[in-house]
Parts: sequence; C-alpha cells; structure tokens
Amino acid sequence: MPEFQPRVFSGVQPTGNLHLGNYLGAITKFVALQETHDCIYCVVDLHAITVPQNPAELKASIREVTAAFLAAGIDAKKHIVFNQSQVSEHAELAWVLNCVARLGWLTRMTQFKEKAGKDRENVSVGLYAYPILMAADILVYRATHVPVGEDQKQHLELARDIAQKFNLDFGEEIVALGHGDAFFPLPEPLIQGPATRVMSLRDGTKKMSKSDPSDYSRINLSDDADTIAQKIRKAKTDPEPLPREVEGLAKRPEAENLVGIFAALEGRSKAEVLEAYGGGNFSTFKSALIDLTVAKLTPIGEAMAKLAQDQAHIDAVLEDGAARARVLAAETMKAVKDIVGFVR
Ligand code: AQP
Repeated sequence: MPEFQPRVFSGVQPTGNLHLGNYLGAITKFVALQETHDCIYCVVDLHAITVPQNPAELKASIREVTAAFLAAGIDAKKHIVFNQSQVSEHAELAWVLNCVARLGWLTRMTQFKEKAGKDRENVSVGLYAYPILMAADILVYRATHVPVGEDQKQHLELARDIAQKFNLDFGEEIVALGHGDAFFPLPEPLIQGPATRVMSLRDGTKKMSKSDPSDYSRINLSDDADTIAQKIRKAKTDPEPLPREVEGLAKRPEAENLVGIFAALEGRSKAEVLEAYGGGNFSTFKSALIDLTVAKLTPIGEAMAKLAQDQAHIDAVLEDGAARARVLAAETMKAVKDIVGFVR
C-alpha cells in the first residue's frame, strides 16, 4: 500500500431531528479531529432520498444539519463543509463501485434488513445500494479515516472491501498509471469512546434514532433546557441503585446508556462516572445528568437557531465547501476513468 495522505471524511443525513446520538457518536468526533487532520464533512442529501422526503423539508434539513456542524464548532474555512448533491462525482463514482461490489455483499447489510422490514419488495433500489454510495463518498476523497457511530461499522467494512476489490481488479492499470500498488486507501473507521451507540431513552435496547415516533426517546439538539430536563426525568431506568463498577451495568441497558451519555458529555470514562455516582439512586444522578446535558447542548441549540436566521450565510458555506470538494473529487474521478478505461 502506498502512503496515503491522512484525510477524514464523514457525513450526516438531513432527515430531521438531529439528536444526542448523532452528536456524541459523530459530531463531537468531527470537531476533535479538526485539530489533527484535514477534514471533509458532508450533509449527505443523496442518502436522505433513499426514503421519501418532502422537498421543502429536505431543504430546511440540509440547512439545519449545516447549522449544527457550525454551531458545534466545525470550522468551515479551515476544513470543508458541503452538501453531497452539489458534487456530482459522488454519484458518478458510486456507479463505478456498483459494478465492483457484489450483490451478496449488500444482501448481508443489517441496516437494510432493519429499514426495509417486511416490505422489502417496495423499498427503493437506492436504500439497497446506499452502502455503495457511502463507499463512494469516502473514496472519492481517498479518505483514510471515518468517524462514525457503531451502527455504521458494517457499512465501513463494506467500503474497505470495495476499495480492496477495485485495487485488485484494476491492479495492473493502477501500477501502469503510476499509482503504486493501490489506488484507494482502505478507510479506517473511528468508533471510540463511551457513547458510540446511544440508546433510546424509552428502551435501552433500541438505538436513539431520528425516526422513532416518540420524541421522548431522544434528546434533540434543538431541545430547550425544560424539554431536556423533562425527557431525562422520564427516561426509563430500573429499580436498583447505580452500581459502583462498570461490570454491574451488564444486563442493565438503560443504566448503561445514561452512564455512557454522562461519561461522553463530560469526557470521562464510565468507571469514573460510577466512582462519583455508584451506590446512589437514579434521581440524584439524573439531576446531575440534566445539568450537564443542558450545559453542553443548549448553547449549540441556541447557536443553531441564530444561524438558521441567516440562510444566505449557510448557503454560502455550502457553496464554498462544494467548490473546494469538487476539485478533490474531480481529480479522483479523472484517475478512476483512466484506470477503468474510459476515453475522456
Ligand atoms: N444512536 C446513535 N448513537 C451513536 N451514533 C449515532 N449515529 C446515529 N445514531 C446514533 C451516528 O450519527 C451519524 C449520522 O447518522 P445519520 O444521520 O447518517 O443517520 P442514521 O444513523 O440513520 O441516524 P438515525 O437517527 O438512526 O436515523 P434513522 O432513524 O433514519 O435510522 C453516523 O455516524 C451515525 O453512526
């Protein structure tokens, strides 16, 4: 493998209700990686339309996710922030990768099985092909690191398989065209910390999700302090006091989830949180969790609301980001066309 320039890529779907899971699993990592890497953060609107969207709401959501990125501390001047549909190379590379990936690989994707449910014959082809577009999103920038929540692990593994198969299928051309023995890096997932899979506040066995019909299942980035307090107070728990050690969280999914959220918000480990709160009851712990969550999230919600009033600014950020992303993506596509054998 040649030495690839370290580069971070990740995306968030503009499908409404950005929540604490998106924040802890992805956005906080995006912010931290800016210190050490060149980063590209994308509002993945092409992914959003794999399920039906209301066009006016989709536009609003694209701007809202962009505002969340900026409000959380992503620097769109030093790094790149844009929406996917403005850079057509994502879809173009996805087609080539459609022809590299194998049908059997996609059939194994658990997210598709969950999302399609029993109505498999009626979901869009796009929902099935989604992981290939995700591979193209990453590989069109030849990104080396991808911060994501635990739920995206399988898709990342698929992206690595696709990159590897492309490198093997076109090995001779890749060498002949002077790219060394591999054109695409095998992108590494960055899935770390105590909250890589934040669970629903109503059911500790289900992922906190945008599409859960109950708003009490999640804390939205736009929730005000009272709403956050109410949701945490009503969050499901069990009758036992909090354990003193992490092992005691086994088989207690709701307790484990709240401790994980606390740890991630405070930048501590679960063990440290239990040192402070283990042995105590949930009501004391929940009060501290409310204070912490309000302190961390409400400034972001307020900054998002302010940014939302300046649509022209948000659109200008996306346009500028897309122009810079396009330069990098076009370079990759040119090379891919030469490797595959297209005349250009
Ligand atoms: N509950 C979660 N815990 C930790 N990380 C999470 N992520 C999502 N939910 C959690 C991470 O957030 C990033 C952006 O996710 P996405 O917007 O691309 O889509 P998603 O995973 O489909 O989000 P939802 O909320 O789960 O939507 P629905 O309800 O449509 O299924 C990703 O890095 C993801 O891992």
